[in-house]
Amino acid sequence: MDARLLIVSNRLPVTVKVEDGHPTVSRSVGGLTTGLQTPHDRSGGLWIGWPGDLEGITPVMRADVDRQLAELRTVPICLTDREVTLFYEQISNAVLWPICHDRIDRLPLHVEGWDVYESVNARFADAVAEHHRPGDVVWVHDYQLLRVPALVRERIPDARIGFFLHVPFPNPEIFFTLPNRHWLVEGMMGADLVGFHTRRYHGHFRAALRRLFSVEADSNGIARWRSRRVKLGVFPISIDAADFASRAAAREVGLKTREYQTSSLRLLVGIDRLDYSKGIPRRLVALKRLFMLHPEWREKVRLIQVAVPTRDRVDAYRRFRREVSSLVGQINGEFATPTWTPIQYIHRSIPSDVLLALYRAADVMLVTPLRDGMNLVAKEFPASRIDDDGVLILSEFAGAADELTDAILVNPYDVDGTAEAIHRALTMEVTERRHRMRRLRHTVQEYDVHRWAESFLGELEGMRNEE
Ligand code: GDG
Repeated sequence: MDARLLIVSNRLPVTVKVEDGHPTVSRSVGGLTTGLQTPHDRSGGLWIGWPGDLEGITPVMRADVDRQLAELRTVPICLTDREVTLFYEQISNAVLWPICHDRIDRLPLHVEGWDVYESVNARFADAVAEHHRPGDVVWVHDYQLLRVPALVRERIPDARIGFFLHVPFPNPEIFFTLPNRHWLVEGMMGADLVGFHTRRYHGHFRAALRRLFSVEADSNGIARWRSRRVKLGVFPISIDAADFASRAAAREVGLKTREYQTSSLRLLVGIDRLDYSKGIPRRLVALKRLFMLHPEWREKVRLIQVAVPTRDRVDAYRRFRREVSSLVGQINGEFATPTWTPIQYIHRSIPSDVLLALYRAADVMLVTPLRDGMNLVAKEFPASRIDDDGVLILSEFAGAADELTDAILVNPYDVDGTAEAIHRALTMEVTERRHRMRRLRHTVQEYDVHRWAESFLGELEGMRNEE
């Protein structure tokens, strides 16, 4: 693909730090960055987004930061404190996030900030318009920027625009609780191509479009929208599986893996942002139920749960953090012995070699979100299992469940069922474990994040040719 790519996402893939009085801007790794870095580099395009909080950056340092950002071909959109509060914490994380994850019970009683959501989205669109050259392709990402495609379309009517939603598009009944649902869908429909992780989210969006606007997409996913054609497609995101496999094979990771494995304890591992969508409390209760239903596992199993702090300034998250800590305390208090603690709870981010060693050391990986757009941990785990061993327990409500059918699939709301699934995983014969793991590995190797990006951009490019 020859066109220059303008990527637009809420966060830029950079970390800005001050070291010895000098600001440094480095590329952050992982997730979305991995998949988009190749097309970003190859097309010589730009990445437009928020560089994060620039607290500690003096006006003198700012010129240096801007120069380094420009060298990485990124365009910063700086947000004021008020914008961070209303656009990011309030509307994006306290309203849209729970709606997309079916959690209307987590909504604040009174919502304000939609005007700021619109004005920040307009600033992103202004930056696109400022840098756009004829022939460029614009790729907008995620729920923080739902209005950007339409706002770019207003500024550049013939722009080539793709939009990808990283979170689920909820059932219309839930989406319709948003008073401005028409306006949000109109925002997304400013794109030429709108992508979702799964057929289910795609179906929900099509149903919303039909019910709100009486617009029906045809069997190819193409909808007629105000004298344009908009394609709705399914593009399940993935990971750089080869990179995970090669980093997992590093000697230091191997040494750490052996450190975490003990001959007397089987290891269960959970790795999540501390988000209420990830199903951590029910997972902990499932462990407790395992000890009650199958007491033979007491003192024989340990769960290492990494819960990375996230969105601490949103009320629902602060309450949730206390809820999880207290549950860990209760279960440990009830079952621990002088020589054994059932749950080792790590409430901070861990370095990537520790992450890889935990993937390698796990007898059973627990990925049990109540709802998750995709869930990359579920794909990183098999990619890292160069020994073809280990069992993945995966929620049927993670987007990843559509592809990773060789996992043990569970309904995370069925706590006793999850406890039984853990028992089954711990007692699974090695031949079955290996058979399933090989197939899981094959799935994530076949369709990696590079293919994801290529297929989305290829589809967008193809639409140009069809005109
Ligand atoms: C959103 C959607 C969708 C986690 N803890 C540590 C750490 N991680 C890394 C994992 C993984 C990433 O963070 C988490 O990705 P997920 O996909 O699980 O979840 P979200 O952050 O909620 O992402 C999700 C995704 O977008 C992509 O479209 O799959 O459904 O919610 O890569 O490895 N990495 C390190 N230390 C940690 O402590 N180094």
